[in-house]
Amino acid sequence: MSKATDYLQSVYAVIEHRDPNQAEFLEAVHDFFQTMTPVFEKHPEYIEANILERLTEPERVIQFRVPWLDDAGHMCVNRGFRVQFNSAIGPYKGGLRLHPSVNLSIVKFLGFEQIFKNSLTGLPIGGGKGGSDFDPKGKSDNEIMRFCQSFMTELSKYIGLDTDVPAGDIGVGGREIGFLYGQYKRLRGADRGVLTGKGLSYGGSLARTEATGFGLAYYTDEMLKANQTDFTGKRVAVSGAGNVAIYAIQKVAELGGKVITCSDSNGYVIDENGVDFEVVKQIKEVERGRIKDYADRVASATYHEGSVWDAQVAYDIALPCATQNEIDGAKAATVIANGAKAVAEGANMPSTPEAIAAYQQAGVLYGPAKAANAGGVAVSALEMSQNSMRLSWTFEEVDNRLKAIMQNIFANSVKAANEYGVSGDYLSGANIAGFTKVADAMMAQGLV
Ligand code: NDP
Ligand code: 2IT
Repeated sequence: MSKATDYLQSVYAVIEHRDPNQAEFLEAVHDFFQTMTPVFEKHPEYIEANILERLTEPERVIQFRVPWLDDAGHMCVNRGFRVQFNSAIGPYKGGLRLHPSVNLSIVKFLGFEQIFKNSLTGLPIGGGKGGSDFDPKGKSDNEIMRFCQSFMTELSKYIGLDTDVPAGDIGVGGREIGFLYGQYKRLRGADRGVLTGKGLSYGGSLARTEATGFGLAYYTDEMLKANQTDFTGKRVAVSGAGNVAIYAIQKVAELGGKVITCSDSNGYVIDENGVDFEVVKQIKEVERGRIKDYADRVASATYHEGSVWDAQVAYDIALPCATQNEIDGAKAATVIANGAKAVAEGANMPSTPEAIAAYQQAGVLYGPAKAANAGGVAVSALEMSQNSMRLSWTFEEVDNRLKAIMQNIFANSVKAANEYGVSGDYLSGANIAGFTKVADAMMAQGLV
């Protein structure tokens, strides 16, 4: 065993020993370590500096009680989190997730991945993530507001436009960011740059809503073109029907592809005519309904219970845009049998290690989340820039910058993979390119 693999294994053992029950965090770290051998073989100084043990321990973890009143007057309690993972290259930056599954393991896995994603954008942002096990489904607007106000009452003590800048994630969109910002302003004053994903009338950036989905399509387009193909005439399977999925569907269609599926946690639709993103948008963003409603409205669509990744339907490209571990080994086998030649991740960690191994074995092009879904946080950083300058760029200006950032991320991943002897491996390339920048910043700053 080389010194590098020895080091990787020994640090992983420490992490596993510290947090044996944090399955998602361990999975994210394990996946990452698997791509790091060439880096530590080339840079023994990172081993000397014990960079990985430092990098895998969050700088700070904040956990707090979120008491709130429901419409019936019941006193409810949820658990709030903010993990401030790494600030080597800039203020902590990352979304807030509201979903009943949220726990420390999930927030840590998301915060860990965010470090490298944010580094890849080329913008000066560190990594963080937060959220709560609050379930927004079925709640009234007033309940959402009271929850967000209570959540921010505590969170406001720990964030700031130069220290930690949260944004949206699952269950947190424009409505929630508005309530969170309103409460922050009452408590601490009008620092617009303290949250991103804001409404356009109070400091939001054009194209932030679209950014993750559009960015995913731009990244995938780059990956396809580097392999002598593109979206033209391709059948595309998308999962999810939320913020990332909706705008991925729109942009894929604009780039010449045909999206034939989308889904939510109950089931999925197949629309052979191509999913109409305006209908999904109306159902999900305006009515807050279920994807089943799509099939009631669109004659060419059929609705099915269960996971879209179990469906046997032909497609060329898969874009998982729902949640972590949505594609396991068995589902990956179905995706490959359905004809997928490329998978690019809109969601964070949607593929299990078994799924990733299956793509690699089958020669499926694989665009990992950290790279492929970095468009959202990239435009968040552009929102911070616009807030600081007290300027608003046009949609076209932001979209052009987003596209250039996604092209750079792909190019830098390819370059890093070539440099470290793993050409064509976009996962290793993204991890290495994201990591080396953060590691060098940490080394330069001494023992941090
Ligand atoms: P939304 O809340 O807007 O939408 C989430 C979608 O995924 C919904 O259709 C939801 O269905 C589905 N989903 C969520 N959890 C599950 C589950 N456990 N099983 C099946 N389906 C599920 O979230 P986003 O679109 O913002 O986020 C989707 C993914 O993209 C997440 O992994 C997020 O971390 C990632 N991401 C988001 C970014 C952003 O800017 N928003 C940026 C980068 C990554 P249902 O309504 O039934 O729950
Ligand atoms: O996972 C992610 O990158 C996000 N949820 C977006 C974070 C952000 O700060 O815009």
